Amino acid sequence: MSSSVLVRHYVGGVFDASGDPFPLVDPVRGRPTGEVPAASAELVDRAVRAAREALAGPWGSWAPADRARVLHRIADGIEERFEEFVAAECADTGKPHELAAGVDIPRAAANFRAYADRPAGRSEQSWHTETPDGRGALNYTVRKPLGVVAVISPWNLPLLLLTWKVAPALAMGNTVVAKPSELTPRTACLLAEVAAAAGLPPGVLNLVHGKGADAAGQWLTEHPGVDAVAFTGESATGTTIMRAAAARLAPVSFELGGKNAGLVFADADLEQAVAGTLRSAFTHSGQVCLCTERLYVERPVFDEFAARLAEGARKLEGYGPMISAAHRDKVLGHLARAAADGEVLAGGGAPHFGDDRDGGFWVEPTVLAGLPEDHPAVREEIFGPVVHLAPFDTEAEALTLANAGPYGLAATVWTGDLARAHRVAPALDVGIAWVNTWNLRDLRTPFGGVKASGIGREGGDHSLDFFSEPMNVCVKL
Ligand code: NAD
Ligand code: 6OD
Repeated sequence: MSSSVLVRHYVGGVFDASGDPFPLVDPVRGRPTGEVPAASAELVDRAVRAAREALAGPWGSWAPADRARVLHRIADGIEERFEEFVAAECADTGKPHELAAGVDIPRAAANFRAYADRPAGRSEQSWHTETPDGRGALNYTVRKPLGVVAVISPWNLPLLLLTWKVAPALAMGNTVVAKPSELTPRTACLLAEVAAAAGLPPGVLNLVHGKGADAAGQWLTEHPGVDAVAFTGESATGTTIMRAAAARLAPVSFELGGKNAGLVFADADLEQAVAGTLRSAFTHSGQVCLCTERLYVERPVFDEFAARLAEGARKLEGYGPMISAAHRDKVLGHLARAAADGEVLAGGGAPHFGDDRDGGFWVEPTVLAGLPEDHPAVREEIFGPVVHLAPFDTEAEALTLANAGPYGLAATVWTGDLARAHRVAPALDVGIAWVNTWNLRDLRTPFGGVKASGIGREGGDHSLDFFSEPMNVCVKL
Protein backbone atom coordinates (compact mmCIF):
# COMPACT_ATOMS: atom_id res chain seq x y z
CA MET A 1 0.00 0.00 0.00
CA SER A 2 1.38 3.46 -0.85
CA SER A 3 1.16 6.69 1.11
CA SER A 4 1.80 10.21 -0.06
CA VAL A 5 2.63 11.55 3.42
CA LEU A 6 5.65 13.83 3.40
CA VAL A 7 7.73 13.28 6.53
CA ARG A 8 8.21 16.63 8.28
CA HIS A 9 9.05 17.85 11.76
CA TYR A 10 6.46 19.98 13.54
CA VAL A 11 7.96 22.51 15.92
CA GLY A 12 6.21 25.47 17.52
CA GLY A 13 3.28 25.03 15.13
CA VAL A 14 5.47 25.07 12.00
CA PHE A 15 6.11 22.13 9.64
CA ASP A 16 9.73 21.81 8.59
CA ALA A 17 11.63 19.21 6.53
CA SER A 18 15.15 20.33 7.44
CA GLY A 19 17.99 17.88 8.10
CA ASP A 20 19.95 15.24 6.18
CA PRO A 21 17.45 12.69 4.86
CA PHE A 22 17.72 8.92 5.15
CA PRO A 23 15.54 6.46 3.20
CA LEU A 24 12.25 4.96 4.31
CA VAL A 25 11.94 1.38 3.08
CA ASP A 26 8.78 -0.60 2.28
CA PRO A 27 9.05 -3.83 4.32
CA VAL A 28 6.75 -5.69 1.91
CA ARG A 29 9.05 -5.32 -1.12
CA GLY A 30 12.26 -3.95 0.37
CA ARG A 31 12.20 -0.82 -1.80
CA PRO A 32 12.71 2.81 -0.77
CA THR A 33 9.42 4.69 -0.70
CA GLY A 34 10.34 8.01 0.88
CA GLU A 35 12.76 9.89 3.07
CA VAL A 36 13.03 10.92 6.69
CA PRO A 37 14.74 14.23 7.48
CA ALA A 38 17.03 13.74 10.50
CA ALA A 39 16.50 16.53 13.02
CA SER A 40 19.60 18.46 14.05
CA ALA A 41 20.47 19.02 17.70
CA GLU A 42 19.49 22.64 17.13
CA LEU A 43 16.01 21.63 15.95
CA VAL A 44 15.54 19.32 18.96
CA ASP A 45 16.51 22.22 21.20
CA ARG A 46 14.06 24.49 19.39
CA ALA A 47 11.29 21.91 19.89
CA VAL A 48 11.96 21.71 23.64
CA ARG A 49 11.99 25.51 23.90
CA ALA A 50 8.74 25.73 21.94
CA ALA A 51 7.16 23.23 24.33
CA ARG A 52 8.40 25.23 27.35
CA GLU A 53 6.99 28.46 25.93
CA ALA A 54 3.65 26.81 25.23
CA LEU A 55 3.39 25.75 28.88
CA ALA A 56 3.60 29.38 29.87
CA GLY A 57 1.13 30.40 27.16
CA PRO A 58 -2.66 30.08 26.96
CA TRP A 59 -2.46 26.26 27.15
CA GLY A 60 -1.28 26.58 30.75
CA SER A 61 -4.58 28.13 31.77
CA TRP A 62 -6.93 25.89 29.80
CA ALA A 63 -9.43 24.08 32.02
CA PRO A 64 -9.55 20.27 31.78
CA ALA A 65 -12.86 20.55 29.93
CA ASP A 66 -11.22 22.76 27.26
CA ARG A 67 -8.42 20.25 26.88
CA ALA A 68 -11.00 17.46 26.65
CA ARG A 69 -12.75 19.24 23.78
CA VAL A 70 -9.55 19.54 21.75
CA LEU A 71 -8.62 15.89 22.43
CA HIS A 72 -12.04 14.81 21.14
CA ARG A 73 -11.50 16.98 18.05
CA ILE A 74 -8.16 15.22 17.46
CA ALA A 75 -9.97 11.87 17.68
CA ASP A 76 -12.55 13.22 15.21
CA GLY A 77 -9.71 14.26 12.90
CA ILE A 78 -8.17 10.77 12.96
CA GLU A 79 -11.57 9.30 12.12
CA GLU A 80 -12.21 11.82 9.33
CA ARG A 81 -8.84 11.03 7.71
CA PHE A 82 -9.04 7.34 8.62
CA GLU A 83 -8.02 5.93 5.21
CA GLU A 84 -4.96 8.21 5.03
CA PHE A 85 -3.86 7.02 8.46
CA VAL A 86 -4.41 3.38 7.50
CA ALA A 87 -2.45 3.80 4.26
CA ALA A 88 0.42 5.51 6.10
CA GLU A 89 0.50 2.82 8.81
CA CYS A 90 0.54 0.02 6.21
CA ALA A 91 3.18 1.77 4.08
CA ASP A 92 5.47 2.19 7.09
CA THR A 93 5.04 -1.22 8.71
CA GLY A 94 3.82 -3.52 5.92
CA LYS A 95 1.15 -4.82 8.32
CA PRO A 96 -2.07 -6.22 6.85
CA HIS A 97 -4.75 -3.64 6.05
CA GLU A 98 -7.27 -5.30 8.38
CA LEU A 99 -4.91 -4.96 11.33
CA ALA A 100 -4.31 -1.25 10.75
CA ALA A 101 -7.96 -0.53 9.89
CA GLY A 102 -9.49 -2.90 12.43
CA VAL A 103 -7.28 -2.32 15.45
CA ASP A 104 -4.40 0.15 15.38
CA ILE A 105 -5.88 3.32 13.89
CA PRO A 106 -9.23 3.00 15.72
CA ARG A 107 -7.23 2.52 18.96
CA ALA A 108 -5.33 5.77 18.31
CA ALA A 109 -8.63 7.67 18.19
CA ALA A 110 -9.88 5.72 21.21
CA ASN A 111 -6.76 6.71 23.17
CA PHE A 112 -7.66 10.40 22.73
CA ARG A 113 -11.30 9.83 23.67
CA ALA A 114 -10.44 7.72 26.71
CA TYR A 115 -8.14 10.37 28.17
CA ALA A 116 -10.28 13.32 27.11
CA ASP A 117 -13.07 12.13 29.33
CA ARG A 118 -10.99 11.09 32.30
CA PRO A 119 -8.99 13.84 33.97
CA ALA A 120 -11.57 16.34 35.16
CA GLY A 121 -11.88 14.69 38.57
CA ARG A 122 -8.15 14.00 38.75
CA SER A 123 -6.74 17.39 37.90
CA GLU A 124 -9.08 19.69 39.75
CA GLN A 125 -9.08 20.29 43.47
CA SER A 126 -11.38 17.38 44.01
CA TRP A 127 -9.64 15.33 46.68
CA HIS A 128 -10.01 16.80 50.09
CA THR A 129 -9.66 15.51 53.62
CA GLU A 130 -10.05 17.07 56.98
CA THR A 131 -7.20 16.53 59.40
CA PRO A 132 -8.58 13.59 61.36
CA ASP A 133 -7.08 14.43 64.74
CA GLY A 134 -9.28 17.47 65.22
CA ARG A 135 -6.70 20.16 64.47
CA GLY A 136 -9.20 21.78 62.12
CA ALA A 137 -7.55 21.92 58.74
CA LEU A 138 -8.74 21.25 55.22
CA ASN A 139 -6.32 19.45 52.90
CA TYR A 140 -6.85 19.43 49.21
CA THR A 141 -4.85 18.11 46.29
CA VAL A 142 -3.96 20.08 43.21
CA ARG A 143 -2.77 18.15 40.15
CA LYS A 144 -0.17 19.97 38.12
CA PRO A 145 1.37 18.98 34.80
CA LEU A 146 4.95 17.67 34.88
CA GLY A 147 5.97 20.19 32.24
CA VAL A 148 7.71 19.28 28.97
CA VAL A 149 7.43 15.55 28.30
CA ALA A 150 9.51 13.61 25.77
CA VAL A 151 7.59 10.76 24.14
CA ILE A 152 9.76 8.21 22.34
CA SER A 153 7.99 5.39 20.56
CA PRO A 154 8.81 2.23 18.57
CA TRP A 155 7.92 0.97 15.10
CA ASN A 156 5.58 -1.94 15.78
CA LEU A 157 2.34 -0.06 16.61
CA PRO A 158 3.51 3.40 15.63
CA LEU A 159 0.37 5.49 16.09
CA LEU A 160 -1.27 3.39 18.80
CA LEU A 161 1.78 3.60 21.06
CA LEU A 162 2.53 7.25 20.32
CA THR A 163 -1.02 8.34 21.13
CA TRP A 164 -1.12 6.05 24.17
CA LYS A 165 1.33 8.50 25.78
CA VAL A 166 0.60 11.77 23.99
CA ALA A 167 -3.12 11.73 24.85
CA PRO A 168 -2.78 11.43 28.66
CA ALA A 169 0.19 13.82 28.66
CA LEU A 170 -1.94 16.48 26.94
CA ALA A 171 -5.01 15.64 29.03
CA MET A 172 -3.06 16.57 32.16
CA GLY A 173 -1.87 19.87 30.66
CA ASN A 174 1.72 18.96 29.73
CA THR A 175 3.40 19.89 26.49
CA VAL A 176 5.09 17.21 24.41
CA VAL A 177 8.07 16.69 22.15
CA ALA A 178 7.53 13.37 20.38
CA LYS A 179 10.09 11.33 18.49
CA PRO A 180 8.52 8.40 16.64
CA SER A 181 10.60 5.50 15.37
CA GLU A 182 12.76 6.45 12.41
CA LEU A 183 11.35 3.38 10.62
CA THR A 184 7.68 4.42 10.88
CA PRO A 185 7.27 8.22 10.98
CA ARG A 186 4.32 8.82 8.65
CA THR A 187 1.30 8.49 10.95
CA ALA A 188 2.90 10.86 13.47
CA CYS A 189 3.07 13.52 10.73
CA LEU A 190 -0.63 13.08 10.01
CA LEU A 191 -1.31 13.33 13.73
CA ALA A 192 0.50 16.68 13.88
CA GLU A 193 -1.67 17.95 11.00
CA VAL A 194 -4.82 16.75 12.75
CA ALA A 195 -3.76 18.30 16.07
CA ALA A 196 -3.11 21.66 14.40
CA ALA A 197 -6.49 21.56 12.65
CA ALA A 198 -8.17 20.61 15.94
CA GLY A 199 -6.96 23.84 17.53
CA LEU A 200 -4.14 22.55 19.72
CA PRO A 201 -2.05 25.68 20.34
CA PRO A 202 1.39 25.89 18.65
CA GLY A 203 4.17 24.31 20.71
CA VAL A 204 1.89 22.04 22.73
CA LEU A 205 2.67 19.01 20.55
CA ASN A 206 6.01 19.03 18.73
CA LEU A 207 7.42 16.32 16.51
CA VAL A 208 11.05 15.65 15.64
CA HIS A 209 12.28 12.82 13.42
CA GLY A 210 15.53 10.92 13.44
CA LYS A 211 17.34 7.95 14.85
CA GLY A 212 18.00 7.19 18.51
CA ALA A 213 21.67 6.96 19.53
CA ASP A 214 23.76 10.08 18.75
CA ALA A 215 20.69 11.58 17.12
CA ALA A 216 17.28 13.09 17.88
CA GLY A 217 16.30 10.44 20.46
CA GLN A 218 19.43 10.83 22.54
CA TRP A 219 19.48 14.63 22.24
CA LEU A 220 15.89 14.77 23.42
CA THR A 221 16.34 12.51 26.45
CA GLU A 222 19.52 14.36 27.47
CA HIS A 223 17.97 17.80 27.06
CA PRO A 224 17.87 19.70 30.38
CA GLY A 225 14.53 21.25 29.37
CA VAL A 226 12.77 17.88 29.28
CA ASP A 227 10.96 17.25 32.59
CA ALA A 228 9.95 13.60 32.05
CA VAL A 229 10.44 10.81 29.53
CA ALA A 230 7.77 8.34 28.45
CA PHE A 231 9.39 5.60 26.39
CA THR A 232 8.33 2.37 24.71
CA GLY A 233 10.99 0.19 23.14
CA GLU A 234 13.75 -2.26 23.88
CA SER A 235 14.91 -2.87 27.44
CA ALA A 236 18.53 -2.02 26.49
CA THR A 237 17.41 1.35 25.12
CA GLY A 238 15.49 1.89 28.35
CA THR A 239 18.73 1.48 30.31
CA THR A 240 20.43 4.15 28.17
CA ILE A 241 17.49 6.54 28.47
CA MET A 242 17.25 5.99 32.23
CA ARG A 243 20.90 7.02 32.59
CA ALA A 244 20.20 10.22 30.64
CA ALA A 245 17.11 11.00 32.72
CA ALA A 246 18.92 10.13 35.98
CA ALA A 247 21.41 12.92 35.37
CA ARG A 248 18.65 15.44 36.16
CA LEU A 249 16.36 13.09 38.16
CA ALA A 250 13.64 13.30 35.51
CA PRO A 251 10.83 10.73 36.02
CA VAL A 252 10.48 7.94 33.47
CA SER A 253 7.65 5.69 32.37
CA PHE A 254 8.97 2.66 30.49
CA GLU A 255 7.20 -0.03 28.48
CA LEU A 256 9.97 -2.41 27.41
CA GLY A 257 10.69 -5.83 25.95
CA GLY A 258 9.26 -9.21 26.82
CA LYS A 259 9.57 -12.96 26.35
CA ASN A 260 5.98 -13.75 27.13
CA ALA A 261 4.97 -17.19 28.31
CA GLY A 262 1.69 -19.02 27.85
CA LEU A 263 0.40 -21.97 29.87
CA VAL A 264 -1.97 -24.54 28.39
CA PHE A 265 -3.48 -26.90 30.95
CA ALA A 266 -4.94 -30.25 29.96
CA ASP A 267 -8.37 -29.09 31.17
CA ALA A 268 -8.43 -26.22 28.62
CA ASP A 269 -10.73 -26.05 25.62
CA LEU A 270 -8.00 -27.05 23.17
CA GLU A 271 -9.68 -25.57 20.14
CA GLN A 272 -9.94 -22.22 21.93
CA ALA A 273 -6.34 -22.51 23.18
CA VAL A 274 -5.00 -23.27 19.68
CA ALA A 275 -6.97 -20.43 18.08
CA GLY A 276 -5.95 -18.04 20.87
CA THR A 277 -2.30 -19.02 20.59
CA LEU A 278 -2.32 -18.53 16.82
CA ARG A 279 -3.42 -14.95 17.58
CA SER A 280 -1.11 -14.42 20.53
CA ALA A 281 1.98 -15.73 18.74
CA PHE A 282 1.42 -14.51 15.20
CA THR A 283 -0.53 -11.22 15.28
CA HIS A 284 1.50 -8.65 13.34
CA SER A 285 3.97 -11.51 12.70
CA GLY A 286 4.87 -11.58 16.38
CA GLN A 287 5.89 -7.93 16.41
CA VAL A 288 3.67 -6.99 19.33
CA CYS A 289 5.33 -6.74 22.72
CA LEU A 290 2.53 -8.88 24.18
CA CYS A 291 3.00 -11.81 21.78
CA THR A 292 3.57 -15.28 23.22
CA GLU A 293 7.05 -16.60 22.42
CA ARG A 294 7.20 -19.48 24.95
CA LEU A 295 4.32 -21.88 25.42
CA TYR A 296 4.24 -24.56 28.11
CA VAL A 297 1.69 -27.31 27.53
CA GLU A 298 0.62 -29.94 30.07
CA ARG A 299 2.09 -33.26 28.96
CA PRO A 300 -1.12 -35.28 28.34
CA VAL A 301 -2.22 -32.81 25.64
CA PHE A 302 1.22 -31.74 24.40
CA ASP A 303 1.38 -33.82 21.21
CA GLU A 304 -2.17 -33.04 20.14
CA PHE A 305 -1.77 -29.34 20.90
CA ALA A 306 1.58 -29.15 19.08
CA ALA A 307 0.18 -30.87 15.99
CA ARG A 308 -2.86 -28.58 15.88
CA LEU A 309 -0.85 -25.40 16.45
CA ALA A 310 1.70 -26.37 13.79
CA GLU A 311 -1.09 -27.11 11.32
CA GLY A 312 -2.70 -23.74 12.10
CA ALA A 313 0.62 -21.94 11.65
CA ARG A 314 1.23 -23.61 8.28
CA LYS A 315 -2.21 -22.51 7.09
CA LEU A 316 -1.90 -18.87 8.20
CA GLU A 317 -2.39 -16.44 5.33
CA GLY A 318 -2.30 -12.71 4.99
CA TYR A 319 0.45 -12.14 7.51
CA GLY A 320 2.91 -9.24 7.13
CA PRO A 321 6.71 -8.92 6.93
CA MET A 322 9.35 -8.01 9.51
CA ILE A 323 9.95 -4.30 9.81
CA SER A 324 13.46 -4.24 8.29
CA ALA A 325 16.17 -6.36 6.69
CA ALA A 326 18.18 -6.17 9.92
CA HIS A 327 15.25 -7.41 12.00
CA ARG A 328 14.46 -10.19 9.48
CA ASP A 329 18.11 -11.30 9.65
CA LYS A 330 18.02 -11.34 13.46
CA VAL A 331 14.88 -13.53 13.45
CA LEU A 332 16.26 -15.88 10.78
CA GLY A 333 19.51 -16.15 12.79
CA HIS A 334 17.49 -17.38 15.79
CA LEU A 335 15.66 -19.86 13.54
CA ALA A 336 18.88 -21.27 12.09
CA ARG A 337 20.30 -21.91 15.59
CA ALA A 338 16.98 -23.35 16.75
CA ALA A 339 16.78 -25.72 13.77
CA ALA A 340 20.28 -27.00 14.57
CA ASP A 341 19.50 -27.58 18.26
CA GLY A 342 15.80 -28.54 18.32
CA GLU A 343 12.77 -29.31 16.18
CA VAL A 344 10.95 -27.10 13.68
CA LEU A 345 7.26 -28.12 13.64
CA ALA A 346 6.14 -25.42 11.18
CA GLY A 347 7.77 -22.67 9.14
CA GLY A 348 11.40 -22.03 10.02
CA GLY A 349 12.54 -19.77 7.18
CA ALA A 350 11.62 -17.10 4.66
CA PRO A 351 8.62 -17.77 2.41
CA HIS A 352 9.00 -17.74 -1.37
CA PHE A 353 6.28 -15.83 -3.22
CA GLY A 354 7.61 -15.77 -6.77
CA ASP A 355 6.81 -12.06 -7.06
CA ASP A 356 8.23 -8.71 -5.92
CA ARG A 357 7.52 -9.56 -2.26
CA ASP A 358 10.62 -11.77 -2.44
CA GLY A 359 12.59 -8.52 -2.05
CA GLY A 360 10.81 -7.82 1.26
CA PHE A 361 11.56 -8.87 4.83
CA TRP A 362 9.42 -11.96 5.33
CA VAL A 363 9.56 -14.80 7.84
CA GLU A 364 7.16 -17.75 7.96
CA PRO A 365 5.00 -18.36 11.05
CA THR A 366 7.20 -20.79 12.95
CA VAL A 367 6.58 -23.33 15.70
CA LEU A 368 9.63 -24.75 17.49
CA ALA A 369 10.02 -27.48 20.11
CA GLY A 370 12.70 -29.49 21.90
CA LEU A 371 15.04 -26.63 22.87
CA PRO A 372 16.54 -26.37 26.35
CA GLU A 373 15.28 -23.52 28.52
CA ASP A 374 18.64 -21.72 28.34
CA HIS A 375 18.68 -21.67 24.53
CA PRO A 376 18.77 -18.13 23.05
CA ALA A 377 15.53 -18.80 21.15
CA VAL A 378 13.79 -19.60 24.47
CA ARG A 379 15.40 -16.88 26.62
CA GLU A 380 15.86 -13.87 24.34
CA GLU A 381 13.12 -11.70 22.88
CA ILE A 382 12.85 -12.57 19.16
CA PHE A 383 9.96 -10.22 18.29
CA GLY A 384 9.00 -12.27 15.27
CA PRO A 385 6.50 -14.99 14.27
CA VAL A 386 8.12 -17.65 16.43
CA VAL A 387 6.79 -19.67 19.36
CA HIS A 388 8.57 -22.48 21.22
CA LEU A 389 6.60 -25.31 22.82
CA ALA A 390 7.68 -27.33 25.86
CA PRO A 391 5.79 -29.81 28.08
CA PHE A 392 5.18 -29.56 31.83
CA ASP A 393 3.85 -32.03 34.40
CA THR A 394 2.63 -29.98 37.38
CA GLU A 395 1.15 -26.55 38.03
CA ALA A 396 4.15 -25.66 40.18
CA GLU A 397 6.55 -26.59 37.37
CA ALA A 398 4.50 -24.54 34.89
CA LEU A 399 4.79 -21.47 37.12
CA THR A 400 8.54 -21.95 37.61
CA LEU A 401 9.06 -22.20 33.86
CA ALA A 402 6.85 -19.21 33.06
CA ASN A 403 8.45 -17.03 35.73
CA ALA A 404 12.04 -17.77 34.69
CA GLY A 405 14.07 -15.25 32.73
CA PRO A 406 14.70 -11.54 32.84
CA TYR A 407 11.36 -10.28 31.48
CA GLY A 408 7.84 -10.00 32.93
CA LEU A 409 5.41 -8.28 30.60
CA ALA A 410 2.42 -10.49 29.78
CA ALA A 411 1.24 -14.10 29.97
CA THR A 412 -1.67 -16.24 28.87
CA VAL A 413 -3.33 -19.04 30.83
CA TRP A 414 -5.59 -21.51 29.06
CA THR A 415 -7.67 -23.60 31.46
CA GLY A 416 -11.24 -24.77 32.03
CA ASP A 417 -10.78 -24.74 35.82
CA LEU A 418 -11.83 -21.45 37.37
CA ALA A 419 -10.08 -22.09 40.67
CA ARG A 420 -6.85 -22.86 38.82
CA ALA A 421 -7.20 -19.70 36.74
CA HIS A 422 -7.46 -17.56 39.89
CA ARG A 423 -4.59 -19.43 41.53
CA VAL A 424 -2.18 -19.38 38.60
CA ALA A 425 -2.76 -15.96 37.04
CA PRO A 426 -1.82 -13.87 40.11
CA ALA A 427 1.23 -16.10 40.72
CA LEU A 428 2.76 -15.13 37.40
CA ASP A 429 5.58 -12.53 37.53
CA VAL A 430 4.07 -10.28 34.86
CA GLY A 431 2.20 -7.00 34.58
CA ILE A 432 -0.70 -8.49 32.60
CA ALA A 433 -2.11 -12.03 32.62
CA TRP A 434 -4.89 -13.05 30.25
CA VAL A 435 -7.04 -16.09 31.03
CA ASN A 436 -8.57 -17.86 28.01
CA THR A 437 -7.98 -14.79 25.86
CA TRP A 438 -5.19 -12.53 24.69
CA ASN A 439 -4.80 -8.77 24.27
CA LEU A 440 -8.35 -8.00 25.35
CA ARG A 441 -7.85 -4.39 26.42
CA ASP A 442 -9.79 -2.06 28.67
CA LEU A 443 -7.94 1.25 28.53
CA ARG A 444 -8.56 1.96 32.22
CA THR A 445 -6.61 -1.07 33.44
CA PRO A 446 -2.94 -0.89 34.51
CA PHE A 447 -0.63 -1.68 31.60
CA GLY A 448 3.09 -2.39 31.95
CA GLY A 449 5.69 -4.93 32.93
CA VAL A 450 7.82 -6.12 35.82
CA LYS A 451 11.56 -6.96 35.87
CA ALA A 452 13.23 -5.91 32.58
CA SER A 453 9.84 -5.32 30.92
CA GLY A 454 9.20 -1.86 32.29
CA ILE A 455 8.94 0.73 34.98
CA GLY A 456 5.58 2.08 36.07
CA ARG A 457 2.09 1.52 34.77
CA GLU A 458 0.13 3.30 32.08
CA GLY A 459 -3.59 3.15 31.32
CA GLY A 460 -6.50 5.04 32.86
CA ASP A 461 -5.64 6.81 36.10
CA HIS A 462 -2.15 5.27 36.09
CA SER A 463 -1.21 7.39 33.07
CA LEU A 464 -2.85 10.46 34.56
CA ASP A 465 -0.85 9.90 37.75
CA PHE A 466 2.43 9.60 35.86
CA PHE A 467 1.80 12.69 33.75
CA SER A 468 1.02 14.93 36.74
CA GLU A 469 2.37 15.99 40.11
CA PRO A 470 -0.06 15.89 43.03
CA MET A 471 0.43 18.82 45.38
CA ASN A 472 -1.17 19.11 48.80
CA VAL A 473 -2.54 22.39 50.10
CA CYS A 474 -3.33 22.50 53.84
CA VAL A 475 -5.60 25.34 55.07
CA LYS A 476 -6.03 25.95 58.82
CA LEU A 477 -9.71 26.45 59.44
P1 NAD B 1 14.14 0.62 20.19
O1 NAD B 1 14.42 0.66 21.64
O2 NAD B 1 15.23 0.26 19.26
O3 NAD B 1 13.60 2.03 19.68
C1 NAD B 1 12.47 2.65 20.26
C2 NAD B 1 12.60 4.16 20.09
O4 NAD B 1 13.72 4.60 20.84
C3 NAD B 1 12.84 4.61 18.65
O5 NAD B 1 12.14 5.82 18.44
C4 NAD B 1 14.34 4.85 18.63
O6 NAD B 1 14.76 5.77 17.65
C5 NAD B 1 14.57 5.38 20.02
N1 NAD B 1 15.94 5.22 20.52
C6 NAD B 1 16.81 4.23 20.23
N2 NAD B 1 17.98 4.44 20.89
C7 NAD B 1 17.83 5.56 21.62
C8 NAD B 1 18.68 6.30 22.51
N3 NAD B 1 19.92 5.91 22.77
N4 NAD B 1 18.17 7.40 23.09
C9 NAD B 1 16.91 7.81 22.84
N5 NAD B 1 16.07 7.18 21.99
C10 NAD B 1 16.51 6.06 21.39
O7 NAD B 1 12.89 -0.36 20.02
P2 NAD B 1 12.18 -0.80 18.66
O8 NAD B 1 13.07 -1.76 17.95
O9 NAD B 1 11.69 0.41 17.96
O10 NAD B 1 10.88 -1.56 19.23
C11 NAD B 1 10.86 -2.91 19.54
C12 NAD B 1 11.04 -3.12 21.01
O11 NAD B 1 10.04 -2.40 21.71
C13 NAD B 1 10.87 -4.55 21.46
O12 NAD B 1 11.83 -4.84 22.45
C14 NAD B 1 9.49 -4.57 22.08
O13 NAD B 1 9.27 -5.57 23.04
C15 NAD B 1 9.42 -3.22 22.69
N6 NAD B 1 8.04 -2.79 22.89
C16 NAD B 1 7.53 -2.80 24.15
C17 NAD B 1 6.20 -2.43 24.37
C18 NAD B 1 5.56 -2.45 25.74
O14 NAD B 1 4.45 -1.95 25.87
N7 NAD B 1 6.20 -2.99 26.75
C19 NAD B 1 5.43 -2.04 23.30
C20 NAD B 1 5.99 -2.04 22.02
C21 NAD B 1 7.30 -2.42 21.82
O1 6OD C 1 -2.70 -1.87 24.18
C1 6OD C 1 -1.93 -1.02 24.65
O2 6OD C 1 -2.34 -0.05 25.32
C2 6OD C 1 -0.49 -1.17 24.48
N1 6OD C 1 0.28 -0.28 25.12
C3 6OD C 1 -0.01 -2.16 23.71
C4 6OD C 1 1.37 -2.41 23.52
C5 6OD C 1 1.75 -3.34 22.64
C6 6OD C 1 3.12 -3.61 22.36
O3 6OD C 1 3.58 -3.86 21.29
